[in-house]
Amino acid sequence: MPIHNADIAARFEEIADRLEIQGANPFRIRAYRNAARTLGDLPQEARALLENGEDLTRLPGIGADLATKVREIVDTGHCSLLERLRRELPPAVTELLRVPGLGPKRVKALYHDLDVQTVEQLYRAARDGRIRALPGFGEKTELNILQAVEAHASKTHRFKLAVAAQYADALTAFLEAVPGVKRVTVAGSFRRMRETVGDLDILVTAAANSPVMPRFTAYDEVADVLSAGRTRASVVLNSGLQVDLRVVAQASYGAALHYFTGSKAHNIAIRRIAQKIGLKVNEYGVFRGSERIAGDDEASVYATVGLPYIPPELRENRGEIEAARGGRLPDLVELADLRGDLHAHTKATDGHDSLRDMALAAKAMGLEYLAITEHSRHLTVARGLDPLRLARQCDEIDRLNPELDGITLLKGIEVDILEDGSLDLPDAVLGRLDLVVGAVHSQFHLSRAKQTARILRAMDHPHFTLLAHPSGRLIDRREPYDVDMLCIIRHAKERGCFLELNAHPERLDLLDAQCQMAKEEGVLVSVNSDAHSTFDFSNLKYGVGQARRGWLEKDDVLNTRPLAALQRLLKRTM
Ligand code: DGT
Ligand code: CA
Ligand code: CA
Repeated sequence: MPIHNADIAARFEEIADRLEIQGANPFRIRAYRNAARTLGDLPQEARALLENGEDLTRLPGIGADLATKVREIVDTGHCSLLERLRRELPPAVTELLRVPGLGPKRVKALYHDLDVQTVEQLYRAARDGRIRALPGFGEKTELNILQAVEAHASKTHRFKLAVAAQYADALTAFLEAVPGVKRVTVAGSFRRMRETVGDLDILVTAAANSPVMPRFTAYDEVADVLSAGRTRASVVLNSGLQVDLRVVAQASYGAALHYFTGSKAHNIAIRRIAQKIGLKVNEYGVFRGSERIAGDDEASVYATVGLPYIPPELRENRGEIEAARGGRLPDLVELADLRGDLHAHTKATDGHDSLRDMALAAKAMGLEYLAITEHSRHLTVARGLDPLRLARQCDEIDRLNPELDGITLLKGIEVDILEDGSLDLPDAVLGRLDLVVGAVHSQFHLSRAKQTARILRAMDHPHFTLLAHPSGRLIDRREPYDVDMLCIIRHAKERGCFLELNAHPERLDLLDAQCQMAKEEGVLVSVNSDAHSTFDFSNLKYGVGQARRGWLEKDDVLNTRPLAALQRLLKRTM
């Protein structure tokens, strides 16, 4: 069974959870969590890296011991440490940790004192009033648990786009190799580049005698076959990701692709327009009466309702149909439009590679400039730079640039915005840099008024150029902090600064609607990798996907500018 990075990451997370319930050493727990993060974010499969003989200890947070465990999992599909831990505590106990308000200590007490092993048992224990009697719990906690379990049950799990892509890419390659298969396309929210996807919707065209259906349900990552017919099947993979497959006729490929790309709201709006002019649109084609008049490709579906082709990222029924009708569809930015990247780290702080290696990797992505923006001293966990270390890095960049061919390193910093809106390094230091990326890394829970004022004040600073990951949310892990984004965007406009769209798959921040807001206010957005290793530049494609969902065109994106034009824009005039 091929092991994907997300599978390894999930095992490491479970190890960390179990160690935590057992009360193990916090450093050991954190090491597994960090490794899970690294692997989860890694664009290349660890399996492929090992096959190429690469040394995994090169990766951030992976030491010799963890590298051995990765190899064990890749080679055998098992992790002996995890299996031992599973014997020590029942398998489902870690699920209890996902219930908000339940930490390892409480989970341990619930298990030992009440024999609660599953969320269902937890619910019953709370409902029956058995939890309040436990030391340290009480009636209020019991009620909170009851409510949390109810809320927990209503939330269905979604996969981050980059994680879903690991499964989608492997499955696509597998299906393409099945005899008789012509085309394989992943439609649905995946094709619309949503930040998370609920399931994968795959369309296949194939010769009549192709064994694609039986091969699909026999794919070795399939855990469960939910349904299997002649033209459609649904399975659940070992990872828990559901995959719906449809085999469609070549002639209705366009109509099927349109239908299964969605969104549902977009489809319904298109169908309504069709109905008004006496047409019927479904997954087989566009029909006038019983006559089929379109559906070979998507453009033909749009043409019959009098519209130009609408790119998938816009299909959310958020004004794209009106824009299409009025000839106002944006000409969306593409990955190839990016000329540079304004946010990256090296091993001077929490990155993993040298200046030179980062520069060469950026160049290999087709970029012509790369800003090095290490953390500043306030962020001690990342060994942030003080003025002296920053000055040394600047000297090093000055020495390196003449040796680099086809790529220029820019001198920057990702400076912490402190609670009062001041910056973590003095003016004189920041003034020497090509750009200053400001970021909120602490005090996420300030009031809306205070948080907004903090960021506005930071932008008032004469050297401030770019606001990093402006909403602060981490997908599935942290809500955005409470700020008035429109106010921030307008202030950026006034001050001549910019906003980042951080392309890290866990961030994708600016959010899509906020990109639209920035565009309307005339504030340029920089799609940045926030690379911590040479691998991370490949995340730019997810950032561009998010920018496209936010209606951004090439000219709306700061780092599509050639270097000279960029440098003019970075000079603050206000
Ligand atoms: P997801 O999976 O929750 O991330 O979101 P989608 O958009 O991939 O939704 P999914 O997988 O339920 O369905 C795939 C596409 O199929 C959806 O985007 C549009 C189409 N579709 C599904 N149900 C309906 C429906 O009831 N009416 C119409 N017009 N289209 C539908
Ligand atoms: Ca889907
Ligand atoms: Ca589906």
